[in-house]
Amino acid sequence: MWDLEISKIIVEEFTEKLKKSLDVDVAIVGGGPSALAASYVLSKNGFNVIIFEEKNEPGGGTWGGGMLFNELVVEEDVEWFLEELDMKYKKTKGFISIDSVHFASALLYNSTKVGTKIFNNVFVEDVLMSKERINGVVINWAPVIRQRLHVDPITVKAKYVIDGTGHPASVVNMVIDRNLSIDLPLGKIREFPMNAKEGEKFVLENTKEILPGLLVMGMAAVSVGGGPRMGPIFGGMLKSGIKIANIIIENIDVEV
Ligand code: 48H
Ligand code: FE2
Repeated sequence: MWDLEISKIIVEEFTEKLKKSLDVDVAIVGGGPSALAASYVLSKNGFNVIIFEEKNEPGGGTWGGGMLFNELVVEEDVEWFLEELDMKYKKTKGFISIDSVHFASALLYNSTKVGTKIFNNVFVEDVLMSKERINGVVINWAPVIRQRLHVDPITVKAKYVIDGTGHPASVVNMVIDRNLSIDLPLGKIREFPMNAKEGEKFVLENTKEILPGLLVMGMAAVSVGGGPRMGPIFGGMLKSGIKIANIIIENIDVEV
């Protein structure tokens, strides 16, 4: 009976996938462009990487381009990465312009192709911690959270957790809510008005490990560091993801 077999396949395969994802090298919270760049580099280097994305569609702020004009801009110094991901783009006025739907889908395709597992509709509601080190995340179905159902979550162990939640820096916020001190340059999470050039520099400088086991990248790094937003230019998001991947690659032998 086809109907029953289809159900069995889905349940068995998903369970298998989730079981393999309960103890990983890297758990990334949020499935935006920085997450997809980071996960691509990490997975390609043999790391076991998972992404939790609360929405049905991973990709974060990429799909809508600038003000729903579905084109976005990156700097020429990330051309090598677009090439590596086999993207189509146009060089214009000293920048690169790229169709935002193509950009999002190429990132998603390449990241998952090299082995990243993306769990969509999953919300990270807490972190797991021991001996002053963040060593995992606490997850629940996003619809459970949206419906405010009283359902307890489950945990996922990870050697490193990356906050890739964009503007709100949700994971760092959770950690602060737990009264753990994080050295925030401005004393609180805060973003400054638009300045594309400065913002693109700032995001890279502030991409780092901020507590043992917890790293920030992308717009979350800007909010945590207290810097300017940059609008619809996405090279910094890619470079931030690549930088965080390289930080982890250099440190993964850390005993947890
Ligand atoms: C699961 C979660 C949770 C949670 C949030 O915002 P993003 O696209 O992230 P980045 O940093 O890779 O890219 C930022 C870019 O899109 C952007 O906004 C830019 C460049 N703005 C400039 C400007 O001036 O505005 O993606 C974050 C993702 C989203 O898909 C959220 O749904 C998801 O994280 N998310 N997923 N559990 N607790 N919190
Ligand atoms: Fe944004």
